[in-house]
Formats: sequence, structure tokens, C-alpha cells
Amino acid sequence: MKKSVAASEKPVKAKEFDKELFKRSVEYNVRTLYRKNLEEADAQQIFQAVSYAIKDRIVENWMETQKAYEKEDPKMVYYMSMEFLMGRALGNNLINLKAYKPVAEALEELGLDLNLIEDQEPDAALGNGGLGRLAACFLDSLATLGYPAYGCGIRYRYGMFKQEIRDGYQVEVPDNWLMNGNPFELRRPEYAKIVKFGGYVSVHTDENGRNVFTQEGYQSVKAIPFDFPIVGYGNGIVNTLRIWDAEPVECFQLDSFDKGDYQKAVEQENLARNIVEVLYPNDNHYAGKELRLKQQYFFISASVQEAVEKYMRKHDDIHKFYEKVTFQLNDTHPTVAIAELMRVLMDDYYLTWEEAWEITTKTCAYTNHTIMAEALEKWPIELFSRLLPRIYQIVEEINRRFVLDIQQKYSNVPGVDVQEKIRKMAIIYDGQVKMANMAIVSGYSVNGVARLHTEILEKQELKDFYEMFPERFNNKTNGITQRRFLLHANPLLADWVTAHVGDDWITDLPQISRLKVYADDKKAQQEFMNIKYQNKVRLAKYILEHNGIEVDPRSIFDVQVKRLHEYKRQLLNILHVMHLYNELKEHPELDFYPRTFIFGAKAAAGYRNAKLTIKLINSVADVVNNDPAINGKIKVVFIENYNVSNAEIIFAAADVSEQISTASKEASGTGNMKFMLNGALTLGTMDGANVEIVEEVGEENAFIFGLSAQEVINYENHGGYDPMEIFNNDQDVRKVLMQLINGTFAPGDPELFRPLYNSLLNTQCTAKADTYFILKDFKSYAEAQKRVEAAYRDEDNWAKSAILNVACSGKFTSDRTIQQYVDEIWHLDKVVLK
Ligand code: CRA
Repeated sequence: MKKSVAASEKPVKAKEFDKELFKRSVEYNVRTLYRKNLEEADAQQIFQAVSYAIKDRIVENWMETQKAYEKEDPKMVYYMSMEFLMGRALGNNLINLKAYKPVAEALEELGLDLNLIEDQEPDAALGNGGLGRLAACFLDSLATLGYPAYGCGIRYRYGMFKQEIRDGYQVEVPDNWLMNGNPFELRRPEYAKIVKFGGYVSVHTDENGRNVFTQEGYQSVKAIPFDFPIVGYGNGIVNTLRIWDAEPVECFQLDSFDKGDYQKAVEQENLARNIVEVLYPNDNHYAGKELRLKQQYFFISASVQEAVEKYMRKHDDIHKFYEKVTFQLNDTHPTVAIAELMRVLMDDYYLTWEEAWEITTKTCAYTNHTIMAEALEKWPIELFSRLLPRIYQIVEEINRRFVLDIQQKYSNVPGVDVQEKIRKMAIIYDGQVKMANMAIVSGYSVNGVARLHTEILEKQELKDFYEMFPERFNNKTNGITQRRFLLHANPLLADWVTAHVGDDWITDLPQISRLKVYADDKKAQQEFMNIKYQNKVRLAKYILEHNGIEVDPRSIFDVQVKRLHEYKRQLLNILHVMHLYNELKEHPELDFYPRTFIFGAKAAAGYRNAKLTIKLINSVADVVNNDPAINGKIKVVFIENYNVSNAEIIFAAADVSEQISTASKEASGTGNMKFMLNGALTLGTMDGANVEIVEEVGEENAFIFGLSAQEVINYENHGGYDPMEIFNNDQDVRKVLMQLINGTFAPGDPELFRPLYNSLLNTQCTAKADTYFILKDFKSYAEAQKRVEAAYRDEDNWAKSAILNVACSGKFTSDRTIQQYVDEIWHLDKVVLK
């Protein structure tokens, strides 16, 4: 259902770029901001001056877009997310304004290099990994497709930590990304909101006989929004990412209850200071910290209040809120929005429970991003009710009614154990508030992020809910924006694609399939391989500058970049590198195609095995890279501080894309799609979106190995498998495992890697071993790697497969994902600027 609410169907052309005006404005900005001329200004100052000049242009479009929204009054999506991993803004804004090349030229005329200027910008790293980057890609697609949208999040003072590698270990360094100010953001104090924590709820009956609930004795924080422009590609649309900062409410202006309570005033000030201080650096893992729940309620309460106020500025009937607004909850982190919306509707607008429930359940939709048990958010009742007393009352009532529904539905059904249903499905159970259950019960849509993932949700993880509400469940396979990950990240390939099939792919990625006819063309193959080579040279230069390691761009670049997590099995990769090294040492005559194994990964600060895996990779690198006996045939590189901006360089240079998670564990993956778009071949398990990637490109153009998701699940349901059997029978596995504990890679401290060894074998049998099936999949992985090598030797055929990967990547644009969200969940109106 696509509606267009504007008169003109033709998208406006991006305004002509006025080079001279732009140059003057850069010079002017340097002068007024820093009292300097261009020659005197340093690189950071020039970055600021250029960014402000670009922002001037964006602001024009921003105002026009918001005016159009105001006039057309379309339905809006509020994409609520604890994370937006935006990366750098300048280059992306230029790309989407279609001004990248002219600006680069104008700067060159001023004696400036746009690439170097872009490097001055710190990444906006307000996210951990896939989930946060997905949110950023979605914003790009929403603006490009012309859908009215707000991103709602937190303006963390410190984003994802910077990773330094010292002596092979990860060291976390604070990411003070706002140090030099942020030229693109806009502070909007006029939209500030008050958010209340703690205290208690008092009830009294008003003159109309209504029960009125008020929170008393609370602490409050002032939420101040900062707006970021989200520029659509070439269509003049600019949407808004609104992230909230916290400030103390007017100092020592306490309400009557608090009067004179100095202690409380100080606490309030501290609360404001702490609440947005830092992003929790966990990916796919729930830590259960009180401050985290405060963060969640803080930005949700502010966003929900604003959404309702904004709606009421234009409409008079709150009952129809859901006709103009939808909330998409990015995982369970923003789920408290459900109870907050109920609270606002009942306590501020005096709706009955039934009225508020009708509106809320038609407004909220939930995306599930993982089946990993340790990621499930469950808050202790004690903490939840102490921090959010009114919200807790509402959650209790949602739960009470839902439990009644379960009883009603299943009491007379033969063979159904109602108590068991309640145990699994209740929102409050066992002293805990279960956020996923609340999100499913209180919304109109539940979606997974790849077909396999959604199937597992329906058939296993959320089976009971699927049985009760089958119509709510749906799949939305993730996607990525080709504007950032091809047009900006890989200009050589982008130009080559455009030269062959035109530039429609920029906003219509499936058009890229027209490249297929060139897959067998020798000239095209050579051009493609030449571009890949140049991108490998660019990455090699980065590695030399940042890691001091020399790598050969003629070797196979075999890349695994993503968060460090046991289920993603970087350990499998490095164990296999150890195995190859052993083979080369034993058979120096072996005809071995040179290979560069590239890793990049941040580990959560408290994740022991993940951090030790980083140390192992670096230790193996030390030995292998410096062993003259293997003649440089294997190089191992750990790229420090993997982030969005260096990712762009890395994807462009990859030959092999390692997507080797234990099947069933990676909900989708999105890095896999970025590699494919840049012509790397997938070496992976049948997990997450890999399944759909292989379906698009054909199994002959990928390297698939390992247990299937169903096989993994079967083992898990029967208590796991016995890795000891493999250890006893497979010489290769046995050898690399022994090397973990005999000091081969840690001569001074042979016990260093014992915890990794134990995680795989656990000879004491006190805990389950190898829960990620690393040894089980080792052989099949090693064989797949042999196929990779053989395939790479046939250069023409490799080029053909690589081109086909690019050509078949059309499905994986986030434009497609967003269009499906719009058609099947949100039902938004497209706005076209006149
Ligand atoms: N860690 C999944 O693990 C998925 C992204 C985005 C993740 C990835 O496979 O691509 O979400 N899950 O959908 C998650 O964050 C809380 O769960 C991720 O980024």
C-alpha cells in the first residue's frame, strides 16, 4: 500500500551546487569561528568550517522538509533505539546531497584534500555493532525513500570505547567524540522534557470521581534534545535523528515535597550527570545495571512525551494517535515505551485502561534481534518498581490481564498445562519483569531480522507466543545502505558499476543485477580485479600506518571484522590459521597461496574469553609474521579499533568474507551484506542472512560449511556433543589445541590460553564444553578453506564469482527492508517535495 500525499510525483533535483559560494563560505567560517585565514587554520578547524558550510545547505532542505510534513500531516515512524552507530557525517552528507565530487574539486582549488578533511571527523559511535548500525542504515533509507521518520535515542557523552592494542591485549580508551564540538547537531532546548525517577505513587479521587495517580517524592532530570539532520539521497528530504542529553532541573528549585532537602538536590544533579555519560559496550549481552534502566526510561519518557505533544499540537482526538504515529522498538531496550505511553494516556489525558490499551497496542511494534539467552532483558521487580513506581503498576496490570487471557484461552484445552504456559509467557514471573514478553503482548507486530531467524522464533524461542498471536509475527530481513557502503566506501567500484549499468543502483539496488552479463567478460573481470587490487593497496597502506605490519596486496585478503563474541567464532578462524601454520612448517614445500588473515573486533570490556581471543590472535600474529621459515606466506593482522570509518576501507578490499557463526546464533548479520556488495565471496555457515545471500548468488559462488541450524538445535536439546571424541581422533585439532597450553604462542606463560582450551574441552567435565561447536565444525571449515584457495588460483573464475556477488546483492539494500516495514507494519505515507 503506497500512498503519495504530495502533488508532484517528480522528486526535486538536488539544488545546483555553487562552487564559488561554497569556497567563500568555508573561508568565511574559518574567519568567524577561529579568526584565521585558510593558511593559518589547522586540519580540525578546516573540517569544522567545511562542515558548517555544508550544514547551511542542509538546514534549508531540513526546514522545507519539516514544513512539508507540517502541511501534509503524514503518518510518522518513531524508530526508538538505544543505539545509532552513525559513523562520520560529512562524507555521507556530501554523497546524499550529490555534492561529493564538486565539493572535493572546490576544496582542491583551495589547496585542500577532502579525504584528509573527512579523516578529522570522529565517528559518532553511539552503538555497539549490528543493531546500532542497522538503525543508522534505516534512517538513511527512510530519508531517501521520503518517509517521515524520527530516530529517537541518547546523546551519550562517550560513545563506544576506542580500542588500543597494548602487548596484544585490548585496552579500552574513552571516546570523547564531542571534544571539538559537533558541527552538524542542533540543540533544541525549547523541546526539553522532565523525566521522573523513584518516589512513590499516590492516588486520589478527583471531582469527577476519577482516580488520579501522581508520582511523589521523585527525582527528576531535564531531557534536552539535540537534532541531527538525516539527508535523503538527492531528493531534498532531511529527516531528524533526535538524541537526548540530560541536564539537572533548575538547580535547587525543588518542588514542595523536596523543599530544603539538600541531599536530594545533589543527588538529582548527579543523576543528570551520570545518566547519559556512556554507552554500555555490550553487544548481544544484558548486564542488568540500574543505570542502564535509567537510560532506557530517560530517553523513552522524553520521546513518548514529545510524540504525544507533537500529535496534539495538530489534532484534538488522542484516540486516533495510532493513525499518525507508530513506534518501532529496536529490540527490548526501548520496551518501557509501552508502559510510558499507557501512563501518559491515562494519567495526563485521563483515558480509561481500555482506551489507552487500544491505542498503545496499535502504536507499538517490536523487532527481535537475537535468540541468545544472555541477551534477554529481565529486570528484578525490586529494582524496576523502585526506579519506576508508576510504570511498574502499569506493567503489573498488563501482566494481570494477560495471565487471565492465557487462562481463558487454555484452561479447557486438553493436554495444555496452563501453569507451564504462564511460567513461560507471563511478563512478571519469578521476581522478574521480562521485557520481551511485554513487547510481544503489547504490540501489533513482532519481527525477526532474517528468514531463518524468524523461523526459529516462531518454531522454538517464541513458540508459545506465535501460537497465541500468529498474525503478529513477520520477517524483515536486514539490509544496508549502498550509499555509504559502496558509493562512499568504494568510489572505484562505484564508478565502474555506474559505467556498466548506469547509476540507478544508487537508489534502486536491484538494478545492479544488470552487471550479470559482465561476469564472463574477460575485460570486465580484469577491470574488476584491478579495482580490488587498488583497494587492497589502500588497505595495506592503512595497515602499515596503523599496525606497522607489511602485507602483500597480491595475497588473498581473508577478513573477519565484527564484534568479538564466542558465537561468532573468531576462535575457529585463528585455530585454523594455527593449523595452516603447522602444515607449512611440516611441509615447507607445500604449494600454498599466500594469505593475509585480517581481523578487527572489539570485545565487551568484561568479556574474558573474548578478550583472551584477541590476545591469541595477536600472539599468533607475532609468531607467524616473524617466522622466516614460512616465507611470508601467511600474515595475520589485527586491525586496532574496528569502527564504521575504517570498515569502509576494509570491506572494499576483502576477497573472502568470514561469516562463520554457529548456525542458529547469528540472527542476521549485516557485515556479510557489505562484503557481498563489495565483491567478496562468503565463507560461511548456513546462519542468519547468509542463507539468503547464498540463495541469491548461488552456492557455487560461496563457500558453505558446517552444521545446520537444526543440527545445532538438535544437539543442544540433547545435552550437547562430546568434543573429546574429536580431540582424540583428529590429529590436526589435537595439535592446535595442545599449542594453546604448551606455550607455542605464549612462551613466557604457557597457561595463558588455558581458559580458551577449557572452553573447548573442559577435561574436568564440570561444565559443558565447546557450546559453539568449534571442534565439531573444524574439519568442514578447513575443507572449505581449501576450496577457497583452489578457487582463488583460477583468477578468471574468481572474478566471475566476485562480480556475481556484487550483481546479486540487490536484495540486501536497507531500502528494500524499509519498504517492507512501511508496507507490512508501519503503513506510512511517502512525502515528495514539490
Ligand atoms: N548483535 C544480531 O546479533 C543482527 C543485528 C541487527 C544483533 C545480528 O545478527 O544483524 O542484531 N543482535 O539486526 C542484537 O544486537 C540485541 O541483539 C547484533 O547486532
